Amino acid sequence: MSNIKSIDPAAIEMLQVAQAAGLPTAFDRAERVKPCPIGADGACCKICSMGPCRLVGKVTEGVCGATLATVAARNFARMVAGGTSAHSDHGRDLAFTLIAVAKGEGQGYRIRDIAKLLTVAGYMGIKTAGRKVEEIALDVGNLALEQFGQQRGEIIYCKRATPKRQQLWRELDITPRGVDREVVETLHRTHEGVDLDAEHILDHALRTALADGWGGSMLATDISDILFGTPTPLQSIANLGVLKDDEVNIIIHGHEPTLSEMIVVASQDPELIEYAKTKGANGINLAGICCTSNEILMRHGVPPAGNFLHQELAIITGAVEAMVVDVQCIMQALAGLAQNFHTELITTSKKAKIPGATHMQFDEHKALDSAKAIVRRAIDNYPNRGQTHIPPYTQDVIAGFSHEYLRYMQGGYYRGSFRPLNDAVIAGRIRGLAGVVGCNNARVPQDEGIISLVKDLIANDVLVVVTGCAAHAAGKHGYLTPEMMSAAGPGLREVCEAIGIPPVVHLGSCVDNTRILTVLTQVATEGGLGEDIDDIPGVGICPEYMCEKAIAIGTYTVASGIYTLFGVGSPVEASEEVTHLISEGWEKKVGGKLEFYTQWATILEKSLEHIDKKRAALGLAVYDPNRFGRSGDLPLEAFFATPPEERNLYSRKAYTVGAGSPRPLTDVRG
Ligand code: BF8
Repeated sequence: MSNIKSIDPAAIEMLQVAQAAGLPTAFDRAERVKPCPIGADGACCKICSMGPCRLVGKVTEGVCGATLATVAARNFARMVAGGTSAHSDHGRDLAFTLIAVAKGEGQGYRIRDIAKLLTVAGYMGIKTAGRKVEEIALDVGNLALEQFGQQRGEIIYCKRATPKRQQLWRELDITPRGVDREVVETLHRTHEGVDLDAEHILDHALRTALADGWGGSMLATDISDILFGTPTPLQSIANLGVLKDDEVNIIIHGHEPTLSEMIVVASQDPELIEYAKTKGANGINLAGICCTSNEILMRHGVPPAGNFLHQELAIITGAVEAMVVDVQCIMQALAGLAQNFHTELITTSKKAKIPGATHMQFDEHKALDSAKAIVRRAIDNYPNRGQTHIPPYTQDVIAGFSHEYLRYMQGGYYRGSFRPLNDAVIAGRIRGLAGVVGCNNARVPQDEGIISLVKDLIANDVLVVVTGCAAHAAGKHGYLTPEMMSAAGPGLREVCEAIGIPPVVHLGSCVDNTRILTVLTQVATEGGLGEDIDDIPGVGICPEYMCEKAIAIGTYTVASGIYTLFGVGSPVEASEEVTHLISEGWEKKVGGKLEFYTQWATILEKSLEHIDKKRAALGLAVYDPNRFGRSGDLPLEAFFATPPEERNLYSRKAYTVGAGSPRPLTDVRG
């Protein structure tokens, strides 16, 4: 790991601007505010007022006698519950929006993907024949909502897993019953003096995480597709250079697509565009940060301005009229920082206010009116803009693959399947599969872990899918383009050329990690790669994780059978027992294991070792990097021997309208 703050040239430039202006950012605060080593390792118990008890050195138990393993397991389980709550509350809000739309009360929205609605109704056992779309949508919305409050039985989407996995979950008694029930039970069990057996606590953490992955998050993905359309690949551009000097720049930051979809519509309103012109701007320019950005990128081509650590840098450009936020991953520091500029920070969720921000509550029943009011406010702010500094870095991206589209690419509607992909893995053209997902973390160089792993994985013929802020990183550094085939190993390159996909596939936001579960289940049931997800030569990697949501995702991927590796550091480092329980212990139970490594090279080595071990267990050909010929024109060694700036990865060019700009935004009302 290097000592630099970021490997992104736009971030490096903006950090210099911030330093010159005396404006601190998370990058600086990470240096000033050292992590508490006791809390970071999971050894601090602060769930009762006899503590906090710090279990370090000779102190091996708390005042109540709680052991280090119990404390670390409780802390971990609470992180899973926090992450599950965040993703699932997002899914719940989408269910409410679907119900409002079905009743004709969702102003500006409509059901855009009827085929997906029918598929979801099929999963849920809801009758569709001879019924109106709205009636089906109402039943889907209501049944989705029930999944949160359900007290008994099984979350309905668990049956989308392989039969073997469903059986395993039942045998272990970890099939989730209802989202809210599992989260509440985690909080109860981890209250002082309840569940004091580390393994037993961690079993329930698996169950809670499954309620996220096969419940709240999967519902969030499906309902978003029903309401806003299932993504298909499109072209856009990424990084801070997407901001425009001569237009009203609005950044949409957060997670829930209900708000951002309507702001996309409002920003194309001819009246508002004319209004912007009366204020001296040439138009209205939308850009995204964090996962809401992935949502509107993959459905409308709205350019992403960056990932988690870009949020402050965007404001420091001085070119942002409004940063509109809803929930999750929004730094409180934005409010104070914005006061140094004309930027208005606008909060919109009933659940989230920030001191110093303007609150304009978003109501899905009056969604379009709310969105227009926000856009108008941003336009009114344009004349207040001072000096700007937009770093001139953009990168072309192809984004917006869904599992439906991946299937379609492998045979069209007539014969879509995962057969070609499975055959390529069986033959060894593709060594294995990897999901590289998750956040930025100011304690490690921004994007370094994500990019070094993506680069080395594809060079080793591993097909990579990316989501969340890792997807943004891949986009900013040029890895979401077909040209990146030249950086892939020869076997992977051949498959990508034949199917027409880049070696790094953008699969969406963080709730869309559930698309990975669906893809892997389809790969497992396609035949030739075992019977279940844990048979597949594949790994999940979260190099730069930052929050509880990432821990919840990592836990549900493990419970689904995936070996999952995190960077940064372990939140249970202090307890050898818990470290063992979530690694070898979970592998014995569910086939997947969770491990934390601070070195990118170790993560790569462990990933490839695991992929090869799974290949051997399936009796597949031993991976041979020289078996398949090169089809390309730039030998791999030559590519990596070339300095990055000469690979044309970072096009330091002034952003111009037209050249490399995304396809025209579509009106979500169709
Ligand atoms: O849900 S990857 S920093 S933006 S938590 Fe947040 Fe992490 Fe980014 Fe999306 Ni996911």
